[in-house]
Amino acid sequence: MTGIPKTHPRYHSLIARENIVEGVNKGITSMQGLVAQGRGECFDYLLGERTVPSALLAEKITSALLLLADRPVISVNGNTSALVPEKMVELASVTGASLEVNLFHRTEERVSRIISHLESFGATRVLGARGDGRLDLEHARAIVDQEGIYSADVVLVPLEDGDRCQKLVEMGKTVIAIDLNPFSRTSKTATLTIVDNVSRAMANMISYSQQFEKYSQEELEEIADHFDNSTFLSEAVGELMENLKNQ
Ligand code: PTJ
Repeated sequence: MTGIPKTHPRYHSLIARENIVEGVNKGITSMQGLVAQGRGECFDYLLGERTVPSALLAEKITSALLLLADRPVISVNGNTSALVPEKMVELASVTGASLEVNLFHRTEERVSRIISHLESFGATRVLGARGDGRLDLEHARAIVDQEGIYSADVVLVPLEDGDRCQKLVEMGKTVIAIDLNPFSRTSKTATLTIVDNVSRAMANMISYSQQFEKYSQEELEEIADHFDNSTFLSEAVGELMENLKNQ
């Protein structure tokens, strides 16, 4: 790992790069994941590397949705397992969600490495190795666990690649995407999209979920009531344009 001083103005971004590279070296992140991270960094830069107000609201709503769900699942891929392993384990524990490994560039070896990696951060049970359920897709993201994503009512999909998101929505699930690109197919097809860096989004959702743990069902429903994904996307685009104008 390159020594990055904490005083560096882009410390968090550089550490994320180091973590992704380490993920590739450990065999948990795909090489393609490096490219995806670069695209994310670019959008993050344009957004000012901060959580914009609409994203914070989406994170608040998501926390309520996860707590209200009967069978919530957090989908894990090679990028998120390198970037935010401990945060995913913590969010799952606070909200009662299951963690399930679901990969686009799937190999059974990578699935089991990611499971062990999450276990090293305290996860007790990670789904995804069984792969006994199928979504109607022609690539490996179709392989899911019956007791996990297949039967989930709410699925959190950080850094997704489009058509699985659509398929899950068609199956009647509430699908929440985390994607720094407000123009992506995933962002447009999810029930709700958090346009934020997965690292900041996870941290905010952990604190909201801790705060909401004692809330009644009615209070949570009030938070999660009536949202329109297109408003969140246009507000993110508005923030991006404003940021560009002010350069
Ligand atoms: O581990 P696998 O095999 O499942 O593959 C994972 C990747 C991410 C490689 C795969 O899902 C993929 O190719 O995704 P895409 O199509 O590149 O989409 C990823 C989206 O996430 C893009 O819109 C990026 O802008 C966005 N993104 C990248 N890094 C971050 C991010 N969003 C939030 N936080 C990030 N750190």
